[in-house]
Amino acid sequence: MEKVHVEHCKGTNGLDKVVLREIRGSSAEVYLYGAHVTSWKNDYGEELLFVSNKAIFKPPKAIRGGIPICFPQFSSHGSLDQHGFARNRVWSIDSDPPPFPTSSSSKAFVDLILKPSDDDLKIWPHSFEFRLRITLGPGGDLMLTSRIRNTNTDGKPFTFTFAYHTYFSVSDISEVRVEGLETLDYLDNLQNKERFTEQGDALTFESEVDKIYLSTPTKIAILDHEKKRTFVIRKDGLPDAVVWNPWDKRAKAIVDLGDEEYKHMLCVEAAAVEKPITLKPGEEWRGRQELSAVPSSYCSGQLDPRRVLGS
Ligand code: TA6
Repeated sequence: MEKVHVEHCKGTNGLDKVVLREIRGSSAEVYLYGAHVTSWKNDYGEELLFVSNKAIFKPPKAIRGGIPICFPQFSSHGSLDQHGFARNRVWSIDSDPPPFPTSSSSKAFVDLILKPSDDDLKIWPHSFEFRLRITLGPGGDLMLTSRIRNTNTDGKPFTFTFAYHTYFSVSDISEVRVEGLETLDYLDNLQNKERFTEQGDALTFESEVDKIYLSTPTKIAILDHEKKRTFVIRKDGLPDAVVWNPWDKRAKAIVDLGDEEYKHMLCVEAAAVEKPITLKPGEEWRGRQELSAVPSSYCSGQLDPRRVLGS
């Protein structure tokens, strides 16, 4: 019998949830509240995303962990509440999405849609349709594609910033390296958003970090030596990449994060922040993030010769 690829059910506190499953055993869970991915597991059932034990699954609080959607504002870069409102709204299933030019063969996907309510229009006076397709590929890759359309009838453009605020699960933050952001310019949120240039080495972590790397390559890798796992992030339409870990002091100030949990999370976020996106009525923007997790015997940028020879 064919396994159920898409299951609609109830999650924590009775919130609607969609579970995606692939034939080899990988899975993902998506809450309609926030269109929020809260779980992504590999073929062996190992969780790849971090969700806090203290996460509050209750509107209007955004879920701490997984993949919050930041729209129409990233962080405090504007007049809205931190990270905009898409992560605090209940999305709908999009039963008849416009076709994708390149459709993957996967059957494990869900289409969600968010349109502004009357109250939303009071704080952000723009009509839009935000369509999000979340796909679990046959190999366990997780793909998120956002399509945002300006549906204003008053002829007005609108401008937004955006991020997939992904919390990766890591064994120990002190042992993790990030490759792909070396030598790039970044804005440091801990230093009044001032601009600096990163050194030539892979990033490592020994204190709080909250940086927006600008115009990054489309591929970034997170190497978790202890877990022997590498996450690869591929992105399209999202030039920037945010890297965040609150470390011990700030973690204590976050009510829905355990004091020690910062050790097991790292946010690397495909984003469009430095150059906000402007859409005229009728125009559509697309931003895509693809995540894969590969067993790695890959460290310090050196490919394991066994893997190279075997490929
Ligand atoms: O993406 C980094 C960041 O903007 C940080 O400044 C930090 O505040 C984090 O997001 C979490 O924000 P939140 O509103 O979810 O507590």
